Amino acid sequence: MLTLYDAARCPYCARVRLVLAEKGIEYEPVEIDLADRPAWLYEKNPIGKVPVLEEDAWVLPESAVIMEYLEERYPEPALLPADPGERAEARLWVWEHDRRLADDYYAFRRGEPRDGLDARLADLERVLEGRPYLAGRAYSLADVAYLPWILRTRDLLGVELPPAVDEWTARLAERPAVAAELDVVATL
Ligand SMILES: N[C@@H](CCC(=O)N[C@@H](CS)C(=O)NCC(=O)O)C(=O)O
Repeated sequence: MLTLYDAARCPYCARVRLVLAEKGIEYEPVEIDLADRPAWLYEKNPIGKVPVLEEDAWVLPESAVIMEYLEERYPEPALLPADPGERAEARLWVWEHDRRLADDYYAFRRGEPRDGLDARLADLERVLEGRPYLAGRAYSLADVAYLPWILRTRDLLGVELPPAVDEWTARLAERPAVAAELDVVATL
């Protein structure tokens, strides 16, 4: 049985929840209070962050690495394309997430002007005007990697999404795994 050290409000944890739910993997969630983290969390992850995945005595931190692990360990349904070039592009999206979204999301959340976040949304808009999913033709880890911040941008920061990003979000929300994550965001 897998255990996920989790926090409802953490978008990095949301990535892992989305993959686990999409693949129908059973797991035990352990909610961590980020304002009062237990000391034992540092034994599982020396930097004290969630998510951490645990299987027997083996622990794995870092959402991007956990997603890849789950993809390899539970290949169905596939969340990376079959074509090596397309797989590389999906991974590049995950790799570039800070530059392409998160840095400006957190800057706005800290009270800095919205221009940076608006520019990132405009970049995503241009991509999604030409394709249904971030990495191309199919839902992939690239979409999983960005969606938690987009949902929080819309639902917690009150930012209106540009049309193609909004349609992408609606398309993703048809998936039961994403609908379950929307329920989590509604409680925040
Ligand atoms: N690079 C990590 C980032 C995880 C992260 O920043 N988690 C936050 C919650 S959203 C956390 O645990 N923060 C506690 C801290 O910064 O001490 C990942 O991708 O898993």
